[in-house]
Amino acid sequence: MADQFHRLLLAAIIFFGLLLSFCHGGVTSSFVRKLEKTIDMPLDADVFRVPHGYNAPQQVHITQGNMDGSAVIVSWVTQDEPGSNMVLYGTSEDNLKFQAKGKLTQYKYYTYKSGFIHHCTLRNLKVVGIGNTTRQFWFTTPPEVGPDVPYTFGPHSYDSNSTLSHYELNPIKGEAVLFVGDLSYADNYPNHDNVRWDTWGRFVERSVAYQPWIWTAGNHEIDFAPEIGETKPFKPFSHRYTVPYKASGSTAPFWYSIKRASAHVIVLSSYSAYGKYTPQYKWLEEEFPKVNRSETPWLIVLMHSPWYNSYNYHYMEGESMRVMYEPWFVQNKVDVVFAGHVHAYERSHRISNIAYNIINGDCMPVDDPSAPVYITIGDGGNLEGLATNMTDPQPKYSAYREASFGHAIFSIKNRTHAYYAWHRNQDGNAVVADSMWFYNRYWGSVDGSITTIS
Ligand SMILES: *[C@@H]1O[C@H](CO)[C@@H](O)[C@H](O)[C@H]1NC(C)=O
Ligand SMILES: *[C@@H]1O[C@H](CO)[C@@H](O)[C@H](O)[C@H]1NC(C)=O
Ligand SMILES: *[C@@H]1O[C@H](CO)[C@@H](O)[C@H](O)[C@H]1NC(C)=O
Ligand SMILES: *[C@@H]1O[C@H](CO)[C@@H](O)[C@H](O)[C@H]1NC(C)=O
Ligand SMILES: CC(=O)N[C@H]1CO[C@H](CO)[C@@H](O)[C@@H]1O
Ligand SMILES: [Fe+2]
Repeated sequence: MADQFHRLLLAAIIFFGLLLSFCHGGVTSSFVRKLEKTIDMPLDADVFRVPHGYNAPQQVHITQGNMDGSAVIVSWVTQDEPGSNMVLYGTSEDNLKFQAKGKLTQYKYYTYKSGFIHHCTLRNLKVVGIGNTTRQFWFTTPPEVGPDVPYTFGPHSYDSNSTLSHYELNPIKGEAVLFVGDLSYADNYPNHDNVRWDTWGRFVERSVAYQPWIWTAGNHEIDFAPEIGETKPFKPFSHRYTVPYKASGSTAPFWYSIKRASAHVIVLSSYSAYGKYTPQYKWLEEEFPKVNRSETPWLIVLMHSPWYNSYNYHYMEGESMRVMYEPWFVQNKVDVVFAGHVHAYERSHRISNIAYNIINGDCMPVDDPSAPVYITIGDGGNLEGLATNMTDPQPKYSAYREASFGHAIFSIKNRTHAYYAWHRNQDGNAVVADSMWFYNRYWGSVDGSITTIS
């Protein structure tokens, strides 16, 4: 049904291509969400509850542990004492015959002192039990990396309780979350009250303890606060969330890549230096040639600050990075870029803006079948509220935009096809508000590229 609708839409757009080049090309959704203030969840909210038992492990979260997904990093916090560093694991609850030893870290932030933060890398596993008071978690190891392995990602940003619940209840089950940054928003509280890092860790545990979330650093992860003597950027974030950056030859945990099933995922940092000669620049330059589209046909990039954003919030904040890196994205046929930051939803057409050279005046986005689709999914819901103020008219490159909270599913079917769907929180769990079939840029036919601008 959705497939048919999409084909119809495609045909219509091609037919009216000329007309569309004179008016603005996209849809600004007329959906008006009920105006209710986004309420901050109180410290005693049910979702922040500390688990029962002395020194019980809490804030359990997992992420990919190596390049190809055959290892997993399990992280957790113990509050009373360091406790056991061991993770017992095996293929069933009564067969936890393997164990791995983790590393312990702790940090101070102004007057806050963190609990004991554990990170432990496990290889080849299915069920996990932890520590003093034992809690058990389980997850499925990903399929081996390969070109036609179907896999479903749930691109997300900051999760309100409602967004997380909708994601969990979606009949199409995401197997891993691509998280585009801004986790706890602790920095919005007095002195960046780091207790909010703990409550956030407990809140999202119900999902992230069971499926890996791939982390991207957002501006709320910087926690730079010289007024209280906290001058080391990313301090709480980097103590709490570890990623396998060394596996991809990166020298810092803020930019790295992983392979999962049939996708190669590149994570970039909007808040680390990215100009020419910087570590991130050199890494990305060397990273693109390593992407093997025969092995991982789908090339996905995550970043926090969007390059294409037609809301009047964070307008053009991603521009300098776009100028640096966009030519590489087009040359290497990136399929899709997910960004966050703007608290609303927007999807672009396949466009690029790489012809400009200071003197030629060619500074407008143009249709480009080799370019990625840019999706802003900064709409998980947060206490800053929604971004509702959009540029008017809607720019031609913008295919769909709506000031609602929601979540998306990116479902890879095989090397040529992936189905993408975005859901707004106000609707039932299965209702799709915006969707698109992705035709792989490397393997897909050119027919899949949508022409709208010229
Ligand atoms: C959050 O959502 C869960 C699951 O839908 C529900 O059980 C819980 O009561 C909610 N808590 C808050 C504070 O909204
Ligand atoms: C790319 O992947 C394919 C399929 O796994 C493999 O046969 C080929 O050797 C790889 N190419 C390179 C350059 O590693
Ligand atoms: C929307 O943003 C524009 C540009 O920043 C500003 O001029 C305008 O006042 C804003 N409108 C509202 C309703 O906030
Ligand atoms: C790939 O998946 C699409 C969508 O499910 C399907 O139409 C197509 O036939 C598949 N291609 C192959 C080679 O199986
Ligand atoms: C209170 C308690 O039982 N603490 C124990 C937690 O586990 C460590 C090591 O496994 C013991 O040394 C503690 O006595
Ligand atoms: Fe942000």
